[in-house]
Amino acid sequence: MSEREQALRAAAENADQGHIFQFWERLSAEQRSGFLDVCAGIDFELVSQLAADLQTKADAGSAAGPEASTAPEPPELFPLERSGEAQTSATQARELGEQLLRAGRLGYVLVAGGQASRLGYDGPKGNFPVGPVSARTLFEVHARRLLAAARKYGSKTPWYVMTSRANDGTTREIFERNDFFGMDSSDVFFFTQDMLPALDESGKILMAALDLPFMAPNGHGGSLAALRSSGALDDMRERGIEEISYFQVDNPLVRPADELFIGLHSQRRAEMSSKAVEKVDPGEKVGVIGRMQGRMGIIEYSDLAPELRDSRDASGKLRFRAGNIAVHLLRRDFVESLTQDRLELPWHRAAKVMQVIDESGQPAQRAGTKFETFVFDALGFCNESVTLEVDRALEFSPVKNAQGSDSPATARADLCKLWSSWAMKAGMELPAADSDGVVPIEIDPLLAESEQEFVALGALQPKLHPTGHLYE
Ligand code: UD2
Repeated sequence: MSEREQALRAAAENADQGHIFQFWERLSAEQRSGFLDVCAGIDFELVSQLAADLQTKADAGSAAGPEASTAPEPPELFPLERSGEAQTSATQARELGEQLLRAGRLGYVLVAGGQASRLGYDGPKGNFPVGPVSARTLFEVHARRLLAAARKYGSKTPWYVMTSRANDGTTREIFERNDFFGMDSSDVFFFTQDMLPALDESGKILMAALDLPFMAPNGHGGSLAALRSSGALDDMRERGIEEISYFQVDNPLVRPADELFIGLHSQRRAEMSSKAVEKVDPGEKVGVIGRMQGRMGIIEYSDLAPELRDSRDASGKLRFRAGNIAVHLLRRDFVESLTQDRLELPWHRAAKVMQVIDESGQPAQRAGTKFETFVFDALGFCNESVTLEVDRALEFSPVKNAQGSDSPATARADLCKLWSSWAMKAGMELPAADSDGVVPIEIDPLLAESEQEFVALGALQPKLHPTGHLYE
């Protein structure tokens, strides 16, 4: 037995997970070596702790979980509708944001390690064609927004793309095949989040194959530790980056280089800030931003007591209306200090039926649990945080499900509605609406990122595609 095998067997047995070696005798030399590589990446101490928790404790849940002792409070919002003082500070903040962008102080982190299982799309979700006329992919749309910021401010927009082991190779190939979507390849940095084994009901690691434990990505909270371990934080420091703009792959309307948001966050010296959209329907299933015992956090809709969920303020708006759109700014030194030692974010569980192999090595379906950390739980470590309310129509229309809400169809309708309103304002001729009532217009973010910018361009000729009008 090699020393490596011996050490890994001992680590697994100490964690009461020795069964993962049960098929060893049936493996080829090559399979054995691959299996040991996977085992070497497992934190058995953590697995042991998670297995014990599975037997005893409820899910870590959110900041306002059922066992929380005091009622949560809504956060202070920097409002969307502004007058007087708020308007003045917005103007100042925007100027500060512009200065920071011009000075190249921003790094951009995209989390794209998810498995796109709800969308039912084969491959990295970033490769999903989302442009209603151009069929540009999510990756390309994000890249064009970064290129727009680089051009506008004459600075670099280094892009740190988080993948998982399952989609890292394909993601890199897609970027290479597309010439990094016009970005300089030296400004694109891929990094990979860790994986964690899934456990069965008795806390034992499930097996996906004879030579493979069932591994799942450790959640977008894994981005923080992976930024450090990959060297991305060092790269940021060397480039003089002070603030990290964090966004998800699924939202084609996300504005990673938002002057106002950057300025507000920086003015306040906030460690981590968030954008929110107004939740208008108390029943809408989104997490809301709130404070628990003074600490910021996200309260899952299922954890918000009905009387709080439905309660309204003097203006008649929901008190807990700051719907989380997963757009954050984090100070680089905050992420550095959080990840200096082991980062203790709470573990959330997802119970799933999984396709595995049973004790005899035959395919089987088993109830199991995957474990994830969430990046927004880092809000709980902040002393200062800004919550900026933004307009849903302008900034949020994610592609998550194959059908129904947050689907390709709703994103297409939202994007076309927004861009046709800009085109109308600019006096452009609109194409006819299609059978779904959607007016097929697309405006490239590299051309204009707001109605104001678009109107200022004056008369333009769109490119006429069979799919609609494209302004680029
Ligand atoms: C997330 C938020 C929800 C709301 C919504 C806005 C959670 C738990 N909930 O819901 O509160 O803000 O987004 O759109 O996050 N990802 C990884 N690695 C992982 C898991 C996810 O990179 O291990 C990425 C994934 O590629 C995607 C993003 O994180 O870009 C969100 O993941 P999700 O689709 O699981 O989150 P969702 O839609 O349930």
